[in-house]
Amino acid sequence: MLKVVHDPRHLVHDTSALTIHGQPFFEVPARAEILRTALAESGWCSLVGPEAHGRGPLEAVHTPEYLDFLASIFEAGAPFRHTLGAAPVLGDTFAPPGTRFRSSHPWAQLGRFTFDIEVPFYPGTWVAVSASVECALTAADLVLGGERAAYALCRPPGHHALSARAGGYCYLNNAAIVARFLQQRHGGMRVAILDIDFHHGNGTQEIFYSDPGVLYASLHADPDGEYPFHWGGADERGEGAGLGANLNVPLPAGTDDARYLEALDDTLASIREYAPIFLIVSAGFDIGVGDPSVLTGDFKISPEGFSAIGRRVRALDLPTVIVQEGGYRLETLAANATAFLSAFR
Ligand code: Q9C
Ligand code: ZN
Repeated sequence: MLKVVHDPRHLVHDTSALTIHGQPFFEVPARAEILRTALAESGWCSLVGPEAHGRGPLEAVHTPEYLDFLASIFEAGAPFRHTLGAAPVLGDTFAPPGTRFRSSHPWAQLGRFTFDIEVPFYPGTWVAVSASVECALTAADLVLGGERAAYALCRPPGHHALSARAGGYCYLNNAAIVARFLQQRHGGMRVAILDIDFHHGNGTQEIFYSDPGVLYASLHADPDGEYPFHWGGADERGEGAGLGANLNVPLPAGTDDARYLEALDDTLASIREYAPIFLIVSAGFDIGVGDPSVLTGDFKISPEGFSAIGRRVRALDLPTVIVQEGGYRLETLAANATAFLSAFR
């Protein structure tokens, strides 16, 4: 049985009626509900709820100011009362690097602590975001307790979140928080993060960019034509002591199973060589054919491709925490997720 950690509190981050630039917002509650239902019915998963871990593990990745912002922004005052919670608030006055003045105004905070407009804030957002990271940390507990793998059904996702800025549907970087948590429980041993989400995990990359103790390895759509645009090039290899511990594999629009698996094999070889004691998988199912979040050209990963990916990752034979990231094509989400996860049952 594969342990699946899930929390219904994600529902209070209710993005289902939101549109941005005239398009429906893809990161919706139905995603997690579809995944939970499919896994509950699979016959090889056991669903458990998360346990509280407090603010400590979050502070190992995010700044106290940013955590205070996330926890309080919707209560920050009159500017947001007009929405009555029906419409979210989104940043619009972003602080570019180098500004000196730190306005306390709620709109200024949104501009300072987010880097794009794809992170809506509702009254329930902090509750859902906290529940999401608790799922990830509880999956880490399960693996520390001897499970070979555990899956955190996180919503909202995390890999775009920087240490002090939200973006791309992400608020807390669940995978990064798990990496630090596992590392601290094991006296600073090496951990690897394999990111198979369609989008480059710019947040995770930046958090560990100069850290030799965490290998960040990502296969993703070439950022020349895809979100997050400003990160994800193959020449981004880490810096200082962390040089060599960041591995980006940008892939072209239209990447199919064969091409993906070839790139994955090379990446898994690098992870083996790094010899981590834990693996964290940032599992985005938006590499599946027809994903609607795609801008330039989707990847064509089939259910068979997802099971092959799962089997190859499982063959690393490492204690593995699987953290849910993206995946927005509701029609195929369950089939793709179960195909990938069944390798870890
Ligand atoms: N204006 C994750 O999969 N869409 N995030 C870009 C450009 C943002 C995806 C639209 C996609 C974010 C976790
Ligand atoms: Zn994604």
